[in-house]
Amino acid sequence: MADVQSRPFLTGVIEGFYGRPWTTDQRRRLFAQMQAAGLRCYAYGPKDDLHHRACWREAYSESACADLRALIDLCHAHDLRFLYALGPGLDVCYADPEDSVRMAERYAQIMALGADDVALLFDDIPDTMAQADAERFGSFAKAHAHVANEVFARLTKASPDLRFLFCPTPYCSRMADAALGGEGYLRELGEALHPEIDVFWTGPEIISATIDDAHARMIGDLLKRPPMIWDNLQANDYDLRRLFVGPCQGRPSHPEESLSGIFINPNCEFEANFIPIHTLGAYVSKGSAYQSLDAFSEALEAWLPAFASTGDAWTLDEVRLLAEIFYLPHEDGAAAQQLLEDAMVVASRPPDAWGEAEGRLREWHTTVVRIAVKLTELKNRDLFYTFNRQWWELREELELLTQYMDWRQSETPDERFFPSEHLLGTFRGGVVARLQGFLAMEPDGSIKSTHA
Ligand code: GDL
Repeated sequence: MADVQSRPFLTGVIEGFYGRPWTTDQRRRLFAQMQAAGLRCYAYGPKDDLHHRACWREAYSESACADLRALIDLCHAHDLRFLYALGPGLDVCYADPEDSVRMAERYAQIMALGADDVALLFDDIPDTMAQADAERFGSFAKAHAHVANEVFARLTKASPDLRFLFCPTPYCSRMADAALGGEGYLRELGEALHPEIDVFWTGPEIISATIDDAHARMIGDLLKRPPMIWDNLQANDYDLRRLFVGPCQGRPSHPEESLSGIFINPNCEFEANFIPIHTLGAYVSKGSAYQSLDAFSEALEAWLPAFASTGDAWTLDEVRLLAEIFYLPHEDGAAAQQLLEDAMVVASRPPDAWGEAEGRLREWHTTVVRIAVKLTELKNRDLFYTFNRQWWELREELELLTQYMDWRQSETPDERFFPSEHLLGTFRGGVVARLQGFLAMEPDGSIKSTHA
């Protein structure tokens, strides 16, 4: 195994999601937030940047180069390394030496602009090999190791200090267990890949609730190097109705012993990422002393000034509420847990058994309406647009819930409740919403057969 201690532990943010890449202004703000959080490296790899993936062979134009150079300079001005990632896997021919040369050329173009490090990504690509590749290499793992080693050798000749990261086709245990990329891919890759190449890993799942020390060590043994975590905990490109504003949590308690670094690949909406970035910084600086709830509270305080308003000032509690509604994929924030419990009580019991849930829900309604107005008054419009859609939906549901409570409590309730504003066709509509109604998911994640 390569010497873990000899190279700096890499920490940072990878812009590695599907969807609209961040703007220069957002990246400028990102760099400032990363620097304040003590992170070290920004990785550029937006899936839908044509040059990154779909048209990876095409060099950048002169004007695009000027923009990239300015971005790299900005990154350096914030004391961050700039890592450029290329994802050629959709149509690369591993056996074609020309393609290795093209890859090296693409990296060289960016290195000439000042980039420090590079990554070669083979995530989310076709799982069948072209005939020429199958004949030459026999396995994906060998093909991948071959091109990575070749490009690594070319680039390190000119830049011996460069850090080279690689993303395998099976990048989590679930994929490896399903033999994505071929049986034994990871072991074969670990053996064949140059020991100085770092390997990305997202944990047991693509979106891992937990990645513990034992898991990291087990993968490290398999890959013959400690994994570089690509953390999708707060990524939301797979379900854009959600936002994940919760803290870094459930990661190895001794990161520097079992990992070579950690990058978060967070929400597509840049403004939703303040807490993920801030708490990642706390996690890497505190190690085993890190407490996610404390880090969350500290991050909220640091975030509050971003809510500068043209109207009434935001309170810390209001920002907390917002963040607790949009928390983490496998866990609701404290406020959301209470809200859901109360809503369940009201929906499943008669009014005389609602207890305190009713009062809390009515208060929720008022608060959510108030925050909806306060969102419109934010000076940072990007922050407003980030949360407005989802908050609007929440407000609609609470309006309905309040009207439902009124109806249940009226002395002679009609037999059926017909909401006056939430109407069939315009409320909760759309093809996807209707499709979602067909196959209900059970609490254990299973889907029952729907016919008798
Ligand atoms: C993925 C993709 C990533 C995407 C994320 C969340 C990796 C290595 N690749 O599979 O681009 O943003 O899931 O949807 O995670």
